Amino acid sequence: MFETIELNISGAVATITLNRPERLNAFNKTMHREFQQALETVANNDFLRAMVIAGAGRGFCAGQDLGERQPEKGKKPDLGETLEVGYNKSLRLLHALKIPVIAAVNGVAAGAGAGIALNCDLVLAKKSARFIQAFSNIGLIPDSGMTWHLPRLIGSARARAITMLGIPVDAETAEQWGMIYRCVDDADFDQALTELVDNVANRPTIALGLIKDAMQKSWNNSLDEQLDLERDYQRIAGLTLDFAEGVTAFSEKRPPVFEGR
Ligand code: LHQ
Repeated sequence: MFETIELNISGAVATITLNRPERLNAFNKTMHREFQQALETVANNDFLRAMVIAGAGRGFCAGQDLGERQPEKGKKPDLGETLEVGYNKSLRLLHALKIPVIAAVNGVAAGAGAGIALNCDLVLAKKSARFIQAFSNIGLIPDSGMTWHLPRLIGSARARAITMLGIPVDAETAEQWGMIYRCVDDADFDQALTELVDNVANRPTIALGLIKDAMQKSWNNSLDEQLDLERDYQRIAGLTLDFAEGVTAFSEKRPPVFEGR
């Protein structure tokens, strides 16, 4: 069905695999379109409880396909348009998903490829992976939300340094800096990913979606506004079957069986 990505749905988990390994899964026009189609499919499936974004081959994603970006003689490029119809649209779709999204960073994540990963809710990376804010290496500014996320994740000093200097950040450092959730030895990556996905997909999905949304909104809200939001979201969580199950399981001294409802 797709040329540049794979969408696999297994039980309650959707996996989008970026699949142009010979280009380190760099995004071309087709991939932008197919990635968005896949995100829309996931958004419209009420049975899903988690999504994974992975990369085929040795890399996660090398950002924009620079082969498509050779400046044409006498023609001015409009990179703003590429962002508007490509990454910006995709990232808005990604953030609007009501299920948690895991980035499985199996190898290098560069430019907007690092951006895709760092826009996910949980980032698990192989120890050998690197995150490269490659933009300034080719005369561009960080996009895909990186000027927004990076200072919030790792502080302004480090964000400025790695974006202005294009310094690669290895996965271990990324974990220490709080840029990603977790870095694991390459040999343990598949097992760690399976465990993380199973765990997330069996937790109370509606609450997780509300947590995701509340965390995103917290960056722009005052404490007062956020207290109001917590009141409203807790009200919603309190009406779920998973809350009833959580409390019942606690009183019966057994593990809860959440259904995501
Ligand atoms: C690639 C790419 C690539 C094509 C590796 N494209 N082929 C937004 C809006 C509009 C326009 C512009 O951009 C943006 C946002 C962005 O994403 S800007 C940043 C774009 N990305 C980059 O600048 C990263 C470019 N790639 C690299 O610096 C290196 O390839 C990294 C550090 C990612 C990996 O290095 P290596 O592990 O040494 O691999 P390699 O360089 O040998 O790459 C393997 C192949 O993949 C190679 O092809 P070849 O035919 O020689 O085997 C590369 O040409 C190809 N490739 N990235 N972005």
